[in-house]
Amino acid sequence: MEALILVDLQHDFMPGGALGVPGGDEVLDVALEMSRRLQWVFATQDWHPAGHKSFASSHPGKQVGDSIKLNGLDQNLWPDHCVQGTRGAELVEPIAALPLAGIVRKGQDPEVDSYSGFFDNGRRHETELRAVLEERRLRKVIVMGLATDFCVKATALDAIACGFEVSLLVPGCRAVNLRPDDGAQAIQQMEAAGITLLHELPN
Ligand code: VGL
Ligand code: ZN
Repeated sequence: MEALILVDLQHDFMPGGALGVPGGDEVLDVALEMSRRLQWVFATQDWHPAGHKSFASSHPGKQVGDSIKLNGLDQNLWPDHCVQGTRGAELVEPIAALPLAGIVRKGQDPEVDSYSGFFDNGRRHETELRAVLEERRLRKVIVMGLATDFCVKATALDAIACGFEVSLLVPGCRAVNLRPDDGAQAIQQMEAAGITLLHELPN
């Protein structure tokens, strides 16, 4: 059986949000339609403490978009976003209203960012996502959401590395595009890793 993984469909990633992804709201209908077709729907939720080290505001003199070394890892600096307990961190209402099989929070460790729904960027800690999928014998996952070039890419690549059969629902993804072709490159990278690209909604 197949599971749908909805990546970071949160207010702060919607246009106008703290880390608004262009066209991010356009994927919501795709998410709702896909979730009607699949029995198992999981959502990831970026869930940072205030003062998270991925925030530019945590590094005096640094700006959003600067790159630093954080505990040995390259870290892009973001605006404050998805702070635990704030409205920006909530899943958008239509997604929160779905009968979700699980919500997987990530990014709680202030010292390390966590783009993937499976592991933090340093691969030091694992979330419960793999275990909950395996418990239910779900070996195939369809991944979609925000943002193509960060959390979607990391989640899909970790899923395939964990041995799942992975499809990317391309119309359900939008990119940050810090560089204009980051989203397109991320999709190529996912395809090269063995992820099946779905260019329309499967039946
Ligand atoms: C994300 C940057 C920082 C994402 C999360 O959901 O793609 N990007 N935190
Ligand atoms: Zn984040």
